[in-house]
Amino acid sequence: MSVLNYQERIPNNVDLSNDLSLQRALEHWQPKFKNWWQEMGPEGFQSADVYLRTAISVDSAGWASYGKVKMPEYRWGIFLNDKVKDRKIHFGDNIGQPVWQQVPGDYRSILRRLIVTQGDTEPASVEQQRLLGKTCPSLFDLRNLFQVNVEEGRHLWAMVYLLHAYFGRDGREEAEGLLERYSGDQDNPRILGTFNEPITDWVSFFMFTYFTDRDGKYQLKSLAESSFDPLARTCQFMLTEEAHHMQVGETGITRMVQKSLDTMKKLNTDSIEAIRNAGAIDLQTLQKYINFWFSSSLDLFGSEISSNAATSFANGLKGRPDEARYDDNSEKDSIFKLEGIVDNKIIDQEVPTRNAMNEITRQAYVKDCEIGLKRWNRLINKAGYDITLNLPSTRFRRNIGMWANINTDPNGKIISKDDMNNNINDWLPSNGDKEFINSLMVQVTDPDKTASWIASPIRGINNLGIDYKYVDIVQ
Ligand code: BYC
Ligand code: FE
Ligand code: FE
Repeated sequence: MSVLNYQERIPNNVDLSNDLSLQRALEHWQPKFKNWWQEMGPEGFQSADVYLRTAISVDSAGWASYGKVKMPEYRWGIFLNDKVKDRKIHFGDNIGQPVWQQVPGDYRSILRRLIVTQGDTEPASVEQQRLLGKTCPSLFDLRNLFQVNVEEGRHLWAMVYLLHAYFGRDGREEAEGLLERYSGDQDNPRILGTFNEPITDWVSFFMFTYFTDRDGKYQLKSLAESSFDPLARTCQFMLTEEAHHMQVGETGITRMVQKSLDTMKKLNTDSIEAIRNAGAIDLQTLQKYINFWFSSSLDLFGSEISSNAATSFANGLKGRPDEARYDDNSEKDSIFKLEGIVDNKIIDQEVPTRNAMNEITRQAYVKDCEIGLKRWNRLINKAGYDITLNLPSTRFRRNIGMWANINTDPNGKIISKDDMNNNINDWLPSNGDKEFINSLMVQVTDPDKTASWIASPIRGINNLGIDYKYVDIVQ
């Protein structure tokens, strides 16, 4: 087990003190990160004590230590999973050769692009969520938001380490760029679409951590297979942090559904107006938020048919999630069947499997998303209501890939532009829905209380009560 070194200015388990030029380069970047955190991180809580977990070992079992920390003093560091002895390349064209400890010259720019794209999402999400503290539904939720935020900050460190350690001057420039783009900025936005969408309410936050952090899980799983060993080991450790982010999303949505059901039961009605008047969120509105964030997150997998994806796979840079599950890890001459669309007609297509890697990963992701839906529908069913929440079709509201800009209803049926426009407010949050949701967003900081629109959590953090004071707010 490798114990993490917190004695140095930059905590790490990569023996940073034995590489002085790298250490210096990272120490040069560190104050820029801290400035970014002050300016773009959670607004209004920089001097609050927050009950946070910090990694103390990279073992997945028991790696966390808990305690009150002011966020700017969080010990962001560089932690990689331990090396596996004699690890071999296990997919693509070079199966059986030793994994690389340095970047092969031929793959430099494509690898850098993958790392920069991954790195860009991490600070983006912190920027998107920076105002949410002002409307937290409880101190428990406020603490979870901040835990997610500091860990996304650490994920940025993870990618910046790789850029600095393995990509020379280009890498250092890219690392600066990661602090210069800004979510939603007109001139210098974040790279991927979803990371420029505003997250100004907690319904969106829970949807984002359920659906978008789950894209993170699948992308990290793909990169954790990489033949570039430092990238694989970095992503393996990031995945242990990711699990909590998705859990925040899943339990958050569960609690909103629960509150909706409790309210329906109490008032003995399923009238949307009555539910809303009681300060809860109707299931129909939650469905619209699911439609929005699921469809946006599907775009993050890239085009169904992608030569970029084929190249990354062939070269052994990016595999499929859980590559070991597949019998054929080369997929050199195999084909993959998928539905395509040509001249507005749906056809069965066959493409080289390597070109379909984005779609294969997306399909695994969709399956994983369905688990939550099943759970929420069981809750609804048990409460005796005949309503189901659904994932919309993967064709619905897409902006990337073959379904981009094709009008379909949430079931995937192709419809006219007029039909789309006429129904869009039933399928996605309307201005009225957003106004209603915003009206519910009122800060609750009494440790005994939870906002009207969400059920109290079932259990606290690290065996503490749900009414523990997870954040000491300084007035
Ligand atoms: N928005 O062949 P294509 C996370 C671009 S989330 C805008 O279709 P490719 C996290 C694409 O970049 C995980 N542009 O796709 C979650 C390319 O542009 P260039 C993030 C998009 O390259 C929550 C062009 O379209 N990690 O960690 O096979 C909180 C054609 O590309 C989008 C990664 O994404 C889009 N949605 O795959 C915090 C892993 N989609 O290069 C964190 C690294 C595609 O021609 N990234 N484009 O200018 C990748 O593996 C790939 O870049 C992608 C795209 C899977 C994203
Ligand atoms: Fe992350
Ligand atoms: Fe995350």
